[in-house]
This record gives sequence, structure tokens and C-alpha cells, in this order.
Amino acid sequence: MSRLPIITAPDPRLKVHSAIVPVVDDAVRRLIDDMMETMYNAPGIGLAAIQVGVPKRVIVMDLARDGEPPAPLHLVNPEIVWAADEDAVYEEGCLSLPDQYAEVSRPAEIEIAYLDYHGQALRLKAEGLKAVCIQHEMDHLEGILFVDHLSALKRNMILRRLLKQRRLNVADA
Ligand code: GNR
Ligand code: NI
Repeated sequence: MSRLPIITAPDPRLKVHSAIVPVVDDAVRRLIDDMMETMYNAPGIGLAAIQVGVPKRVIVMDLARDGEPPAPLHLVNPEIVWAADEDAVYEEGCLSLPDQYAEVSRPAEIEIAYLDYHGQALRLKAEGLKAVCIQHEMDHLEGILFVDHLSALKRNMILRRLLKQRRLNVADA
């Protein structure tokens, strides 16, 4: 397994639409393994393939807290088959927008269909942080970042803050 570099905004690659995976083969499993290592190292609770520059519909997640046993989740070609009418607000962050956080509103509960690590077709119902994270990752597959759910004012504030912080980091190094 190897760690892959994570792409950060405003890299145009984060805006591309990711392609369906025709078959979950060993190459896809290797991508999943590398993404898991990259996500755990970051650390993050989810990662979409496009964040490491691969425009395929592959997502990895693990919502286990410190001290809990790992709970890896691998989603290939996920589709939302049902969403609750009620929305829930959660403060989101993104490895591609380091140190930036904002409240985003999304359906509180969803059901998805997807393929797992072995190419098996499964369904999963999720609420709370799990529903938030799945929807955040599925947005990445469409080239959408959490800031795209905010007003232009808030979005530009976050993007400017990100660029300023990066300038400071460069000056520091
Ligand atoms: O690590 C992550 N934490 C997080 C917190 C709240 C809502 C969504 C997320 S996903 C993020 C990792 C990431 O950027 N995935 O694309
Ligand atoms: Ni993200």
C-alpha cells in the first residue's frame, strides 16, 4: 500500500465528473487500499478517488473514533436510492480545503446502492455523520465541494482564507 498526495482547492481536477467503474478488479482494490492508507494518514473520515487525482467512482470511509476498532467502508459506483424529506445541518470539513469548516444542510437520512471491495452489490441506510459523509464523498464524484452548497459570499471567504493560509505556510517554510 502507498500514500497518495491529496489535491487541494482550487485545483481544477476537483471539479471533474468521475467515471463509473466497469468492474471491481485487482487494480480497483489496489486503488482502494492506497486510498485507505492515505485517508488514515491524513487523518480523515472519508476520501474520494478524485482527491488523489483518479476520476473514478470510488470512495473510502471509516467513522470509527479513536480507540474504537477500525470500521472501513468501501463504496464503488454509489447511488442514492432514497433520501429523507428532512434535512440536517452539520459542520463539514474537507481534506481538499484544509482547516476550513462550514455548516452544510443535506437530507438527514439516505439509502444507497453500491458495490463493495469484492464487487458485490449492496444497500446501506445511513443517518447522522455517516449520511453526511456519504453525501459529501458522493458530491466529490460530481466535482462538487462542500463550499458549493454555501452562498457565494461564504464560499469566496473560505477560498480566500485558504489561499492566504497557503501563502503564510509557504513564507514559513
Ligand atoms: O475528514 C473529513 N471529515 C469530515 C467532517 C465533516 C463532514 C465531512 C467530512 S469528510 C472529510 C474528508 C474529506 O474531505 N472527504 O472528501
Ligand atoms: Ni472532501
